[in-house]
Amino acid sequence: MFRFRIKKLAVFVTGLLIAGATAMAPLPMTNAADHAEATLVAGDPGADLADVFAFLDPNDNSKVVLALDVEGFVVPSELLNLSFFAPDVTYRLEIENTGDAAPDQTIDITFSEQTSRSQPQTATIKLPNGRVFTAPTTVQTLNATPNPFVVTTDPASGASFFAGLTDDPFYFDIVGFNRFVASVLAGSPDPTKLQRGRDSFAGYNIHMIALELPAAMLKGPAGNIIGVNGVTLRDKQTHRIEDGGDRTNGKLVQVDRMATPAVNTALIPFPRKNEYNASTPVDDAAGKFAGDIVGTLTALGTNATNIGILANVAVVHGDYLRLDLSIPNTSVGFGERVTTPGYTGFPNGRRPGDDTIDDLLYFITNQAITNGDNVNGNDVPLGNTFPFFAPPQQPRASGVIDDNTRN
Ligand SMILES: [Ca+2]
Ligand SMILES: [Ca+2]
Ligand SMILES: [Ca+2]
Ligand SMILES: [Ca+2]
Repeated sequence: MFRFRIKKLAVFVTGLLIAGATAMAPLPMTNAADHAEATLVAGDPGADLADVFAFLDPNDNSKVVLALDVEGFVVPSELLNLSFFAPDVTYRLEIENTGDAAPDQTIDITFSEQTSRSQPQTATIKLPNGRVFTAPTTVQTLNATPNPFVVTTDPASGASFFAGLTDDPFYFDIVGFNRFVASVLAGSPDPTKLQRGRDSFAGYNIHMIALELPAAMLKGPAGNIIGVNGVTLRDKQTHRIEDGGDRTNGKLVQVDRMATPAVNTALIPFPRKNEYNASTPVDDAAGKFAGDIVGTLTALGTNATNIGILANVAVVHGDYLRLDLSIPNTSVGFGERVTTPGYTGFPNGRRPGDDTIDDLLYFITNQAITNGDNVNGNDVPLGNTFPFFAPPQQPRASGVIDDNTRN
């Protein structure tokens, strides 16, 4: 897929490089795929997208799994207090299926107020075909064994839904990556900084929302290629009320967006990160952030060919996860990356187990670093059936020394 796209990009990238030459900006430090990447969302965890996933169900390739997660780093001892989804946030999956940058379908998910620690919230799911159905969230427990995932299947649409805490599927050495980037910017690249091999996300949970849909529901004029973008929105106004409640009104405004991992986090300069979250893939395709992205990559020493590859993923037709529904998928990913023979994962959609950080390091370093951050998979096994994520990390028994965390 990459080689095919490189040729198409030559002219476009030349333009980007010219733009980038005048847009050199201080390189941002990376926090995560998208956790707390900008100041506004860092203070709004319920609306702070961390990761978005799009892949074919490995057990039935006629179905697509779409997932987004928010508010990570939930420690097992906080499973009850931090188990709810913000009732005043609209969680949206935008689907692009005509081949341009403008979304063509939306899937909206909202949640009722949390009324108790032991009762589920009710999610309302609005599908692209107009079908609306409701489903309970999965309630958490402080027991050693997690409650089983509650999956609701809507017979009328064939859609399945899950929302609840899961193990955070993202794996990445934040510290190693940042130390390596610092060495590059200091003029003496030091790949040994990537040898810590410590997964900053191991041992922590995250708020996961997952849907499984018939692939046919999402197809459009672009045939087997769909784009997926995660968005959170809030009412424009929130009024605090003296009795402790609040009241919201006004049109919905976008709080965060996330598709390709690490674009805003790693490639957009700090002063423009809030603006990036408020912008759209149409803005991306119009070149709103192209100079910033090229400037950052140029500062890292990435050459035109590899800038072209990365730009095609996140700029040319907007920042979407593009999934080819005709490419068979047989797993949720087990640490594979673009250098793995037969690889079919990210940036073809994104499976939970794909080593996205290694993919990005590979292209940023002009395909020189093939071992990435030396964190090669999730700390616990992913699931075999929908929603395919691992159960939440539970409080450990007395005497258990290793809680999986790798700070
Ligand atoms: Ca975010
Ligand atoms: Ca479109
Ligand atoms: Ca994990
Ligand atoms: Ca890795």
